[in-house]
Amino acid sequence: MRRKIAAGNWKMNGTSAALAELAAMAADLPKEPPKVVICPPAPLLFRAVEATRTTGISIGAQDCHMQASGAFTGDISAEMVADTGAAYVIVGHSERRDAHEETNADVRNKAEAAHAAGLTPIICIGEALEDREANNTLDIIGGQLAGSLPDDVSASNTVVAYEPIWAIGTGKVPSLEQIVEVHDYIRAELVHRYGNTIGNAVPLLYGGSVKADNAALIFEAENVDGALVGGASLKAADFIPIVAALA
Ligand code: G2H
Repeated sequence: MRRKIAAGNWKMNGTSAALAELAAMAADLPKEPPKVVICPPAPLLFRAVEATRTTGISIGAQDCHMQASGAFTGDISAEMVADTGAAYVIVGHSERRDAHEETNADVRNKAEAAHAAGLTPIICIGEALEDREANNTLDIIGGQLAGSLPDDVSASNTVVAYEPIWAIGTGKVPSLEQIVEVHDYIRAELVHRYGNTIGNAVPLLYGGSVKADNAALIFEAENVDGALVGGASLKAADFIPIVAALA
């Protein structure tokens, strides 16, 4: 049985007032919840860890630097993220790949830095609309997997999130067939590279406009082990039904 994970990516949303949502989420978790991970903005990490300490909710960062320390103004290292008590870190989100020109090699280096710090990276991959329209989706995904994933991936130290860029924050969701095709392909590539035991055990999340009203359908796909949720993770009232659909 693979781990089921409902992860929330708050992106650049939320000040200390948003910590109340974590308490509301904890209060409304279903009886046997999947793993729940919330990734707030970096200034909230310490307080988010404190606020969720006894709740079963884990906290993650949205990015980390690939170096352990140094003259990188404004960046945070994986060790600093781990020092807050956070357990996860998103790396390679398309908004970072795009706005910060992060390459597959950068993402791989960040994932390796996360592993070295004892964090679980949630490694994001996904095709642009023009890739899909040109029928290049699987080639792009294959290249991102090969380039962004470290060699030391294990069942417990890494999560992969497939987020088609054209579905992010747009309200457009791929058909179930499209999600199944890509997730099955990712699973096969993981098995090919890491072998049956590890390849079949790494959790695969779908991300991109996941909401309460489409989550259950998306979770029907055999190789979808959960979701990376943006907008609908900001409020407990929107996020908990998604968590419940996975429970
Ligand atoms: C994709 C997702 C969260 P949203 O970026 O990673 O955001 O659910 O708002 O599309």
